[in-house]
Amino acid sequence: MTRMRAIDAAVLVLEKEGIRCAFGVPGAAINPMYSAMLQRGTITHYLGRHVEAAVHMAEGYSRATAGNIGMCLATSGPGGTDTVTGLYSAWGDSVPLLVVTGQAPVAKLHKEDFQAVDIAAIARPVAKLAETVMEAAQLPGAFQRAFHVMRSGRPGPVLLDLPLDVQLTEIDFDVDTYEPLPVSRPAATREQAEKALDMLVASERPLIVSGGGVVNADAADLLVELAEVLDAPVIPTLMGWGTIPDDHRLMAGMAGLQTAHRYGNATVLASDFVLGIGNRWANRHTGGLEVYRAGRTFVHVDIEPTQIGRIFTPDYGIVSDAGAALERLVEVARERREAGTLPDRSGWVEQCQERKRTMQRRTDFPDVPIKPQRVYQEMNKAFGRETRYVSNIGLSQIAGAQFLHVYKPRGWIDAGQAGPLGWTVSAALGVCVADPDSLVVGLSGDYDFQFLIEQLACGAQFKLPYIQLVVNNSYLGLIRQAQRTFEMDYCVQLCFQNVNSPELESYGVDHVKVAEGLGCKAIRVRDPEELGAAFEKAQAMMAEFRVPVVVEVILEKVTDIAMGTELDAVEEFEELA
Ligand SMILES: Cc1ncc(C[n+]2csc(CCOP(=O)(O)OP(=O)(O)O)c2C)c(N)n1
Ligand SMILES: [Mg+2]
Repeated sequence: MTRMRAIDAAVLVLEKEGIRCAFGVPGAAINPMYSAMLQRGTITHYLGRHVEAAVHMAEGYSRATAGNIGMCLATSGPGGTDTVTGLYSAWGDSVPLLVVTGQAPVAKLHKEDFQAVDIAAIARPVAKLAETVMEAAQLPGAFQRAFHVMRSGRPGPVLLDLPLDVQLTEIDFDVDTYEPLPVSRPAATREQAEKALDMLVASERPLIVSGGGVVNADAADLLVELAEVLDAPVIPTLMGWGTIPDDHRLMAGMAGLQTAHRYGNATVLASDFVLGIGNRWANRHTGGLEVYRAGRTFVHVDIEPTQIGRIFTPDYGIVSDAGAALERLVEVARERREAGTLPDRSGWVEQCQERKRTMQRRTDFPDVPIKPQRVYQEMNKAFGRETRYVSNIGLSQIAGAQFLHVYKPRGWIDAGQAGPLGWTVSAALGVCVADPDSLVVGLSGDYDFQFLIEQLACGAQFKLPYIQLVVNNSYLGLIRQAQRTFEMDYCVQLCFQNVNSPELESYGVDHVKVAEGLGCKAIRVRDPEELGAAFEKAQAMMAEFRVPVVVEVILEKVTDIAMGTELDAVEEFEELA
């Protein structure tokens, strides 16, 4: 046994659990942890320009690669409270994330000590586990349990709050014999897989809905294999986008009220059976349940028992890790194919493909100012199959999902449930840390970009090159469009005459100057014909300067994007292809 400060033991545990980097903002109450990291020299630290930015960076890091756990460090008081949005975002999207906060000494917790706030209580509704560790001897075990909790079942965030004296108290700890706790994940049985496939085989127009659980389980290959063996078209959810490549013959489109394809919705409405795997039946995917469910049989596979029946009662539910369920389903489906007992689905598949061929939206607009649809058309041309898009919320994200193409899991990284403005830049930087070799493209509206724009400096400081696209309509576009219902255009305009940049006319913030001021490179595009060259130039600048490169596209201010209230009532505002 070695005698050491409890926080030194905690850092040794972090190493054993695979933590190699941290995102954070130091402060007095968490300085012991920084001193422990400095002594070990094993954890690279990225200094956020806002704690919320640091926590979103950690989220981006978690989301980029299977098995990754992003860690965010913050001090007590406002440090902790600033992490809450990131905890919520990770919670909503089932992303593992470890937030470690400093805290006032144990004896001062009830004495209104400087920056002492009960962060564990604040975080609890948006964390799988949130606790203030009161005993130094429990600190290694608290971290050990945190990893166990983050990895087991439905992944999610954990917050550990560490009083100053708990961090500094000496304990005996033997790191050599430390072992991470075994992770538990439920697995579908053979009988469950048989029953689900019996139901699928009995239907005539089956679909598989592939959710983020398939990504979390790193099981996209198995998902595609199951679809191919059964000849069953796949509807990925927004979080499952990329689990089957967009150009795969069985990729039938996304369904939903906003981030959806016309052909995806039409195909769901034409189906009579849905096997949902690792999905939540999120309301922006289903729309009204009467329309979504009418005439269809549902099987739901989810790792978390209480998710079965949460939104509606499926005809059959299986509690299983998506990967484990897919293994069993593929096994049974293969046997049935070899035995010749699977029905021929070629007619149904052909109908789905026909919808995908014909139910497209127009993108080739030549207009100046640029129409957003054209931007995504040019992005599809410029960026290869390996590109990782990072996006968040707004018309920018919705149109991105309607028009971009994604070909691999984790090729579309999105705060799908929480959608906290300001997320994109930080999350994209976290993805760059996790995967420095892929092309990362952040997609933001101008408001999302402005929310935590200062985080660009972190990208410049730590040499994290990526392309940050800003589609600038000088509007809170999604909210402007939503205000149509109220016949108003109220408090949603970002435009003003910038006295320093009159050439912007009324587009307000000079994003190019701000980005350059923060140490990044930036290009402004006004003509759609110049988009392709701008994307090329941005990649050359990334290579040369090793910093984020902002590509700002000056858009038409008012462009409504297709959306609706029901799968069969999505309003189109622009020409169809
Ligand atoms: C923290 C936070 N506040 C408010 C919202 C509500 N909201 C969603 S989208 C949006 C406007 C986004 O504007 P922009 O980023 O410019 O994207 P656009 O819709 O114009 O493409 C707002 C205010 C939110 N998602 N997050
Ligand atoms: Mg905007």
